[in-house]
Amino acid sequence: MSYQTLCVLGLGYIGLPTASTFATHGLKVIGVDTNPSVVDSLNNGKVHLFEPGLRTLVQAALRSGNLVVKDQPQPADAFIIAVPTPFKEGKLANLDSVTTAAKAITPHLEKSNLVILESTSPPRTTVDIVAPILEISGLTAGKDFHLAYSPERVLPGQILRELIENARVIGGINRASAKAGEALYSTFVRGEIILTDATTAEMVKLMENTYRDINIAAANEFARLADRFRVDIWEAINLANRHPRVRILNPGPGVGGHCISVDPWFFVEAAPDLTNLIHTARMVNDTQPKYVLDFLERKIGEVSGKKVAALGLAYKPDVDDLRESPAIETIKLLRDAGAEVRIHEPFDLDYSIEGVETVRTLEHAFAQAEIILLLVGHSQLKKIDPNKFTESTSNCVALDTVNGWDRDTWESAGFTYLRLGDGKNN
Ligand code: SAJ
Repeated sequence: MSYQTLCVLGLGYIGLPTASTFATHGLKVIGVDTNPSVVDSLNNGKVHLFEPGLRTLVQAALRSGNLVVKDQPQPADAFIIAVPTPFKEGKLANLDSVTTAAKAITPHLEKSNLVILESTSPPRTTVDIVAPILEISGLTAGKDFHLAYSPERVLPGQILRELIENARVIGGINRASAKAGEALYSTFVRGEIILTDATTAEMVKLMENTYRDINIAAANEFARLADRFRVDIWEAINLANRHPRVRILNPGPGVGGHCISVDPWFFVEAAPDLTNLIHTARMVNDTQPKYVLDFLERKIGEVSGKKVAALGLAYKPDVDDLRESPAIETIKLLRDAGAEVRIHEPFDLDYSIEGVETVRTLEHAFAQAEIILLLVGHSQLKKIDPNKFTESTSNCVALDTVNGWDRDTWESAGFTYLRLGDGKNN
C-alpha cells in the first residue's frame, strides 16, 4: 500500500505542520481550509500561526509544489481530518467542523481510499459519527475504504520535532484500516507506530490530556495547601519528585489551551455518572485565576484602584496562542475587582481586553505600577532585569505565579516579591 496524494482538511496548529511534513517527504498534498483568509495568506507564502520552524517548513513545502492550498477537498488517495473540536456553551463538544469535513470528503471518496480522523473527539466519534457520514457515498467503511482514528499528540512549541519522533497510535475501524494508516504515517514518523481499534485510540488521546489536567490540578491544590501551612510548594514538589514513582507537575495561574482545558469535558459529557475526579480537577484548574486574585488580596489588601502591570497573555510559555488562557481570565478578574490593569504580551498579538490597556513595551507596563504580575513564563519575561525599573516604580509588589523569577534579584531591586504557592516567604 502506498499513498501518492493526500488531502488534509484543516490547516491549523496540527493540520498545517502535518500537511507540510507529508509534502516535504514527497507526497502531493492538498491542504484545505474553509477560512478564506488562511487560504489566501498561505497562497501568498504567509503563515498565519507561530510555531518554531513552521514558516520555513511551510514555505519549503509550497515552493516544492508538493503542497497546494485550496478551500475545498479534491480527490486523493488519503484524507486527514485535522479540524478543531472546541466546546460550546455548557462545556459540550462541538463536532460541527468534524461533520462538515467528513461531508466535504464524501463526494470525492473512492474505493481503497483511506480516511483518518486526527481531531480530538469524544469516544466512538469515528465509528458512530464519521463512518455513517462517509458511507453516504455508497461505499462501506472497512470494506470499500479504510477509516482510522489517529490522535495528534504534539506539544505546541515542539510540534515539528514531536510530529516525527513521537510514538503514534493508529486505531482502525478494522485491522486493515489500521495497517493502511500505518502505511501512510510511516512516510515520516520515526517513533513507534502502534495499531489498535478506533475507540481505544480516541480514549487514549483523552486519557493523556485528562491525566495531565488531573496532575496539574493536584499541583494547584498542593500550592494552596502550601500557602496555608507556610511551605514553599516549589521546594516541596522538587523533593516529592525525588521519589522514583512521583512526578508532580507545576502549579500556576490555571490550565489553558485548546486541549487540556477542553478534552476532559468530553469524558464528563459522555459519562457524567463516572467522572467525579475528572470534573473536580477541571473545577480546581478553572478556579485557579480566582485563587490568584484572592491570594493577592490576602497578601496586600484590595486591588481596587491599584495600578497593575500584567505580564503575559498566552496560555503557556513561548507560544502565541491565547485560547482558554488563564492569564486572560486572571486579568479580567482583576479588572472586575476595580484594578487599573495594563497588559504586556511579548508576542505581537492583535488582542485587547475591554477596560484594560494594552502596552507594547515593558517600560510602559512598569511605569508607576504598584503591582507587577507575572502570568506566563515566556523566556523574554523571565529574563526581565528588575533593576531597570526601580526608578519608575515605588513600593511595588511583584507577584510571580509561575516561579519564573528569582526572589533575591527582585528583593534587592526594591520590590516586595510574592510567589504563588510559596507560604514560607510570602
Ligand atoms: N501547565 C501547568 N503546569 C504544568 C504544565 C502545564 O499549569 O506543569 C499549564 C500550561 O501553562 C497550559 C496548560 O497547562 O496553560 C496546558 O499546557 P501543556 O504544555 O501541558 O499542554 P498543551 O495543551 O500545550 O499540549 C497538550 C499536550 N498533552 C500532554 O502533554 C498530555 C500535547 O502532547 C498534546 O498534543 C496537546 O495537549 C493536544 O493537542 O492535545
